[in-house]
Amino acid sequence: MELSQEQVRFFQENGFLKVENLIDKKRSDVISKTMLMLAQKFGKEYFEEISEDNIFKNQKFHDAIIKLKKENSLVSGMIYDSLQGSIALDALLMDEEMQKAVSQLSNEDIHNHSFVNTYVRMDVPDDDKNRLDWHQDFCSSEQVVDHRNGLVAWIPLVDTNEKNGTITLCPKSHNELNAKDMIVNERIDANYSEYLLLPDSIVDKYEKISIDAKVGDVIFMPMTTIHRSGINTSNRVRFIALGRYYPMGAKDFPPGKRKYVLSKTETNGSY
Ligand SMILES: O=C(O)CCC(=O)C(=O)O
Repeated sequence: MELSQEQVRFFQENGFLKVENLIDKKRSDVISKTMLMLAQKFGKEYFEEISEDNIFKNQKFHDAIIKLKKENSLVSGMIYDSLQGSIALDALLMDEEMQKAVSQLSNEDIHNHSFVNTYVRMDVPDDDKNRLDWHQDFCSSEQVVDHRNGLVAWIPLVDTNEKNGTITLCPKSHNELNAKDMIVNERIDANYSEYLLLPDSIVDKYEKISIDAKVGDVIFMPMTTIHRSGINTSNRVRFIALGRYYPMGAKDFPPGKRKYVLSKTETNGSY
């Protein structure tokens, strides 16, 4: 699928674009199968009776993940961390349609892009430990610079809406080049995410919208668009994938290797 000129213009002007039905649903099925394999390997007793079919639609699977996260953060961290290095996630992010869209929106050959912090999120109901407040994305806390060249693909693995905490963002905020005012949050410990906090004085200037999305849709935005996680008030886990694509030819590209395996302390109960 080629994006229309109107879609590209919308993205450039508004700092986001939802593309409906961009990816074949089989990509999220593959991730669900990998996730179940890891869940049954590391958390056998929680997932024994769950069949492979459509786990993202299976309430029993959601209940088991919620229970596991409550009772055993070490095992849920093992599932979560292992999934991040899976071919299943890369296959989704490298889907041909994704490559075309990323290339068109960034006006850059896909082969000149790198991945930065790609992952699957598993947001259980009423969790505020991992929910991200208003922020812009960035590559490295050691080198906080203007990352407007980077592109984020927010990909629902289950249908998302306000109830299960779909993404909320500020249209037209992508030109807010406030690196100087941003504060890298202090990690309370290795289990907490690192991100750039934004002062209310900046966030308050913008309209905020929550975007409902269905499996197969993708929401694209520049890394500088101000956004946050919604609040999951449903009784299910909100599974989403995040791809961050960064053009290596950009002036502010921070050179470095992709990190596949987290250190022992980081995996110790992480997420
Ligand atoms: O939870 C979400 O929907 C957003 C996640 C996010 O903004 C991030 O990882 O940078």
